[in-house]
Amino acid sequence: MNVKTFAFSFLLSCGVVLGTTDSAIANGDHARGHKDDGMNEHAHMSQNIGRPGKATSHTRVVKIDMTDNMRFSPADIKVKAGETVRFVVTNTGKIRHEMVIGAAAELKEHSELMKKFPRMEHSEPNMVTVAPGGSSEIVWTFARAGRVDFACLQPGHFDAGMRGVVAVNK
Ligand SMILES: [Cu+2]
Repeated sequence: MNVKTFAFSFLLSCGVVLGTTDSAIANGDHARGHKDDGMNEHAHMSQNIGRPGKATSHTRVVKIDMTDNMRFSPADIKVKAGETVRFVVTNTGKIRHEMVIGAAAELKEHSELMKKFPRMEHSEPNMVTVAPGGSSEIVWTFARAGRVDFACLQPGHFDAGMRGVVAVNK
């Protein structure tokens, strides 16, 4: 895969195009879908990771610490299908960390891309990059029962084990 293709697939899977089909992309449907909160569910192949939530409608607050030990704390989170969670993500380390919600295979793919382009900055509703000592938030709706992954995609952090799982129960 050349860099251009790789970058495009990164954009596609990164949440800009949310669960749209090829035909939807072709007719520009994704722009409309992106504005419509209810419609932009992340399909992500076989793994449904949910969609951005509204801050005003969260049902739960989950505080997550990111440390230079390359760990999220907690790294195992249980929610119910349909719940909207407000993640308050704090970086207690001395280096930059991030939390990216996604499908396992795609997070791994993104982490490889970050090794090639370590300065790449990206900002999507499913992620926050947090400076040392800082704190930020993701509001996310876990639409369907199943497994949703999250990881830090700073170069090398994924491989070092900076990953977590949200178990979405019925
Ligand atoms: Cu990290």
